[in-house]
Amino acid sequence: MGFLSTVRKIRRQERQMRVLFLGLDNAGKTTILKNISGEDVLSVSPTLGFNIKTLVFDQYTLNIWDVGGQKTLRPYWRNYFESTDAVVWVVDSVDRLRIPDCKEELHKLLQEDRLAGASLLVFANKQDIQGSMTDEEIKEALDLPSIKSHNWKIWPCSARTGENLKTGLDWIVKDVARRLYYSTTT
Ligand SMILES: Nc1nc2c(ncn2[C@@H]2O[C@H](COP(=O)(O)OP(=O)(O)O)[C@@H](O)[C@H]2O)c(=O)[nH]1
Ligand SMILES: [Mg+2]
Repeated sequence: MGFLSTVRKIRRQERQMRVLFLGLDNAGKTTILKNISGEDVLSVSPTLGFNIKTLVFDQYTLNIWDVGGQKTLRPYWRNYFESTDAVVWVVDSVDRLRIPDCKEELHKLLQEDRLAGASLLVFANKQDIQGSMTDEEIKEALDLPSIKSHNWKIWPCSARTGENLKTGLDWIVKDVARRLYYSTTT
């Protein structure tokens, strides 16, 4: 058995999932992770490099990689792609100006071979702010319906209030679980 398939087998036995949090800088990735882990959401500073968090969710252990989204850091995203089960793409629903940039980066990302098969959760974050774009608007602006290569879903959410964070994660964990744990016996 090759190294990678051994790693996959161990992860399956331990019910582990590897989740990548990506999106433009300032979208709220780190704040969402803080909220989910019960930390203070008001003490977030920009992510230089990455944070790794291990969260037990449902009966699964999620190894979450929160990677900095600044333009200069985006070329390094590819270093984190290997054996990713799920991508959580976080969108700042207030940042209308950068929505085209956000769309371009997302579609570029989904072309990566190493992300083939990964489930995609889009979080339309910052819904607590007046005048934010709705999830419907973001779905259109990011052209999500054109995505056929990945199972995807969009949820409106707020890292401040916690709205829908658990619901969204629940969807992606179930989607990955169906693929990794229930559908095959290999
Ligand atoms: N009002 C509001 N502010 C948020 C929300 N999520 C993040 N922020 C703020 O947006 C800024 C960027 O958040 P951060 O988590 O560092 O974004 P990251 O670069 O994607 O990790 C911070 O000032 C956060 O406090 C949210 O849901 N609502
Ligand atoms: Mg961050």
